[in-house]
Amino acid sequence: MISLYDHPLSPYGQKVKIALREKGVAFETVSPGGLGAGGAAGEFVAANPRAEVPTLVDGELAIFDSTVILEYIEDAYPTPALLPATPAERARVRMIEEVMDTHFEPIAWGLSELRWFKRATGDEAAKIEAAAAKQVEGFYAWLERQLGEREWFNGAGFGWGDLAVIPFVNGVAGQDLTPPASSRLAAWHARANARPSVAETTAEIAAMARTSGMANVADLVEKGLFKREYRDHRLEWMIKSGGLDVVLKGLERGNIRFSPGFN
Ligand SMILES: N[C@@H](CCC(=O)N[C@@H](CS)C(=O)NCC(=O)O)C(=O)O
Repeated sequence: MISLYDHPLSPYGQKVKIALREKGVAFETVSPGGLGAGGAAGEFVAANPRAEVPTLVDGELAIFDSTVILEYIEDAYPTPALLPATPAERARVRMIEEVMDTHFEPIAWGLSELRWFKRATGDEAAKIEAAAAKQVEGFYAWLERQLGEREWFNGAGFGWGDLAVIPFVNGVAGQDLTPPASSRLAAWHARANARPSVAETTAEIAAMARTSGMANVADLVEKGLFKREYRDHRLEWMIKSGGLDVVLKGLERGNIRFSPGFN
């Protein structure tokens, strides 16, 4: 059976679980130790030197990066197809995925850096929060245009275009930045969350939140025991949104980190 190294909060992991559920492919999830704190080791790191979730293991195969994993799932389990049929529509959907993965994602991540991990407070936090709200407004307008008259981002039916968007919009909506009321995007948001594959995946977040101890995590950050990964687009986001001092303070205190080396 497929094993998926995962964390319920990871939007990238959610993409993969929604795809597997849409295709009816059985899988088990494994929660790697040390994730988020910079202490991952063992079989997980052997499978993914980047030490990130999601990482998929199918027999001898171990692969990482949600987009690579989605491609594998689509190739190995082609029915039902999750990508649209035509080259142009497939390209459109892949482009939306790229935007969500690398431009939209750090907004919810960055807000959690402020609100859960208390990286900034007062005026500094307010400045970053305002930048995030403005960015989300722009992305929602862009997404509204991408959706156009379609029922789903994928086209006539739910698919790759939708599972690539819903985890990220839910992440930002969970930080109180919901799609504008009465927009087509808001209607899509409700429709997508009602999809059983999505509902099952988001229910796992609530289940985890009930049992995990996120409450003292700001203390752990302060003590340098919890090192958050500021890889690529997240580092850029923090700096361009007004959080250069957050980065400098994190480097000084040793509670942020970058990608591990490969060996
Ligand atoms: N581009 C990767 C991003 C994966 C990623 O950033 N995963 C985060 C969780 S959302 C992670 O595992 N970070 C490791 C850590 O913080 O220790 C993908 O699409 O899978």
